[in-house]
Amino acid sequence: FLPSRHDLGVVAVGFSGGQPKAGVDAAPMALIEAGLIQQLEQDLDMKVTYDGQVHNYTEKIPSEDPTYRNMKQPKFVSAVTEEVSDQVYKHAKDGKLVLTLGGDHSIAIGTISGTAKAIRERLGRELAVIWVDAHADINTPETSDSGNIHGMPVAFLTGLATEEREDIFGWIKPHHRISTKKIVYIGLRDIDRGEKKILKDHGIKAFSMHDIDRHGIGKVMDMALGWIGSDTPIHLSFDVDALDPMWAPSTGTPVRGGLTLREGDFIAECVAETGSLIALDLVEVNPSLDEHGASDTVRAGCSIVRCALGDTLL
Ligand code: 4U7
Ligand code: MN
Ligand code: MN
Ligand code: MN
Repeated sequence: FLPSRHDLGVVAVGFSGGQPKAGVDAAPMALIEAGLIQQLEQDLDMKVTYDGQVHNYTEKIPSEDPTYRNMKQPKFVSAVTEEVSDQVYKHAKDGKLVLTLGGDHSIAIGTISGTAKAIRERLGRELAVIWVDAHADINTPETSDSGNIHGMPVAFLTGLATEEREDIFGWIKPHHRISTKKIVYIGLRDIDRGEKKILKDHGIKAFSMHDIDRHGIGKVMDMALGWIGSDTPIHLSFDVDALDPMWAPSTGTPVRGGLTLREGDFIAECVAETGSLIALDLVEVNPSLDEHGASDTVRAGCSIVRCALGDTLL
């Protein structure tokens, strides 16, 4: 079922509408200017398909977009993620591995729905998701305090949140969704009350920073991959705020006490070793926050991508 190892589709999503801070839309350009695509072509011998543009989806800006069910900018985020879903789907359907550069984490509504649909059609298989993040991003519109949709993607992708209105995520159909049993979290340390209840009620597998402290990242990765099972297609959604702000300060919602640079790369290396990776998101890099730390944050992001796509130390 695997995409041919060296055939990569890249989607650059310069989108910040899932949260209030400007600048996260500039991340794809910063990552590309740091040489990411060249590194993938030259060092990892990949054949990269990239349309050469950072999409900003300004054509999708609705004339009015009032808060709906507590969601901020619901129509804009819905329209952009629907388009991203299609872009990712097309690469995945062609048998390419898909790299999406965000953008805030709301874009995962698009990326994961796109791969879930492609994998069902191509292989009749369900997708597993590894969500590396300080946050669980599983608020429903009703449990969210902030109303920011980048804190809700997992709820929409699992069907814990649904909406009839076609222009507000009603386009998400069963074939776009993933099972709550097929998602594994790594790096959690800032979970809202309502989210804790959701994780518990649905028996969702999660490895917090506490688990990493107790067992070490090696054992945690064995357990995480064991839960998914071998031979299951994996979508890795990596929020750079999973890393400690010491390594990745330029991000919208930093939380202290996170992963080291090596732990982040190690997670990506372990996923690469499975040979089952079909898509990767790198999100929430915001070069305009903590500007002195921006180059470190971008470098950390590039390193995670290279590791997930098969770069090895030896
Ligand atoms: B990110 C938060 F309240 N849970 O819902 C929320 F703490 O994609 C944060 O992981 C969400 O960066 C963080 O707004 C979203 C908050
Ligand atoms: Mn986060
Ligand atoms: Mn996130
Ligand atoms: Mn964040």
